[in-house]
Formats: sequence, C-alpha cells, structure tokens
Amino acid sequence: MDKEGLYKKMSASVLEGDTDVLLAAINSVINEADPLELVQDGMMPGLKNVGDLFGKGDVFLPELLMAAETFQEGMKIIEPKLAMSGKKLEKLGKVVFGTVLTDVHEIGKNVVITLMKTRGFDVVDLGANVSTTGFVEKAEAAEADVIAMSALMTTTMTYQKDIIDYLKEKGLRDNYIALVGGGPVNEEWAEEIGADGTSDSAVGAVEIAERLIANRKRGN
Ligand code: B12
Repeated sequence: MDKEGLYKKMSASVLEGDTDVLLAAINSVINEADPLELVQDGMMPGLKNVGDLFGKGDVFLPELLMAAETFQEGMKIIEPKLAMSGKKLEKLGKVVFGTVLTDVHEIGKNVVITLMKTRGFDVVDLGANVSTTGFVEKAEAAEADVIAMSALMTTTMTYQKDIIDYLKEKGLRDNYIALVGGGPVNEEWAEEIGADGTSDSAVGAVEIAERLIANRKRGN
C-alpha cells in the first residue's frame, strides 16, 4: 500500500475506534516508516476529525473515548521509535488538569482532557482530590502553560479560589493560564476569583485554552 493509502487507513481506524486495524497498519511499516509522520499524518487527522465531529454534535462521548483509546494504543507502539529518533511532536501547549481537594467527580474533567488531547494539547491528568499545593507543584514540575481545575460541588469550588490565591502568594500567578470549570462554576465565579476563563462545555473549554495560549504567544 502506498503512503497516502496507509495514512488514510490509519486515520479512518482512529476515527472508527478500530484498534485492530490501526495496530496492523502500524506494525506493517513500523521498522521503516518515520514515526513522527505516522503520528502526524496517520493518526492525528483521525483524532482531530473525531474531535471536530464531537464539537458539532455529530458523534457522541462513547465514539470520542473509543477513538482516543485507539490513538493511545497506537502511540504505545510508536512512542519508543519516536524517542529513538529524537524527534518531538509539536504540541499546542501543556495543561495540568485535576479535580480539586475533597472532590472525586472526574467524568467532566476526563471528557475535557480527551478533547484537549484530540486538539494537540499535552495534558497531565492529576486525577481527583488534588490538594492546592499539589496543583501548583505539578504545574511547576511540568512547566505547564495552563492549570485547569474542575469542581463539581458548591462546597469544593472554593478550592479553585485557594489555588489562584496560592499562586498569587507565591508570585507565580502570571506564569499560568488558570481555567476553572465544573457543574456549579460560572463566568461570575471565574471573574470573582480572578481565573482567566471558564466554560460549561468541553468544546468551549478547549476553545478558550486555544485562544488564551495563542494570545500569550503573541504577548497579549
Ligand atoms: C456522577 C456523579 C457522582 C459520581 C462521580 C463519579 C466520578 N468518578 O466522577 C459519584 C457517585 C462518586 C458521586 C459522588 C458524590 N456526589 Co455526585 N454527582 C454526579 C452527577 C450525577 C454527575 C456529574 C457528572 O459527571 N456530570 C457529567 C459531566 C460531563 O459534566 P461536568 O462534570 O459538569 O463537566 C462538564 C463541564 O462542567 C465542563 N468542565 C468540567 N470540568 C471542567 C474544568 C475546566 C477547567 C473547564 C474549563 C470546564 C470543565 O466540561 C464538562 C464536559 O461538558 C452530579 C449531578 C449532575 N447532574 O451534575 C452529582 C453531583 C455533582 N454530586 C453531588 C454530591 C452531593 C455528591 C456526594 C457528596 C454524594 C454523597 N452524599 O455521597 C458525593 C461526593 C463525593 C466527593 N467527595 O466528591 C451533588 C453536588 C451538589 C452541590 N451543588 O454541591 C450533585 C450536583 C448531585 C445533586 N444534584 O445533588 N457523584
């Protein structure tokens, strides 16, 4: 099969969440192909496509999750080759994303993370019940661009404020884009606590992260 045909097959198998087809396609060329090309021209278009379709409401969460899972299975084979080649994937920005202290709700966070990955963000998933200092330490260690905080309860959203206050206290506030979200969170709350943005949808969350990172790169 020629390159173009192979990449089309890879992209379609990611879109359809067909891991068997994807892995067979990768394995058939893994020893001679450029690993970066396999990701960027083979798998990424499929993932981007499914992210766009999800944004338009043309596919739903299970399809998005299956595509992301298939992509990750492909990466397991390609990543070691990529590491050996010394080439790096171009990433839109780095996000550390967690649910705040004493809050175990993770579903919304996971949806946003999946979509962010489809758009090319490098996301570190901190999990749930993450302490205020934990968010900041992980962001520092990862040299993140964005700290994203999810909170699903009126009793836990106050930790979002604590994290932003802690960043200010440490003189680190300007180093990060601070995004907040989750059921009880709205624009008013985001503004009140000095966050940079919020959204009540995964698509909106990704758009706001893209916009704020682009502004930052332009120096606004
Ligand atoms: C599923 C669920 C659970 C599951 C969580 C499983 C898991 N691993 O996540 C379980 C059963 C464990 C659970 C436990 C509890 N829950 Co509960 N739970 C829910 C439920 C039904 C759905 C939440 C959900 O997943 N929604 C779907 C996702 C996709 O939506 P989302 O989280 O809002 O995320 C979207 C946006 O908000 C946004 N977003 C999310 N995060 C972020 C972050 C950023 C940065 C951005 C930009 C955007 C963004 O994008 C997402 C995608 O669209 C809600 C009710 C409801 N209808 O919301 C109650 C609810 C959140 N739970 C509630 C409560 C009270 C509890 C318990 C205290 C119950 C109890 N008495 O034990 C415990 C709390 C445990 C704890 N300490 O955290 C209350 C909170 C009330 C309040 N206002 O404070 C709710 C609202 C139910 C209710 N009406 O009373 N819960």
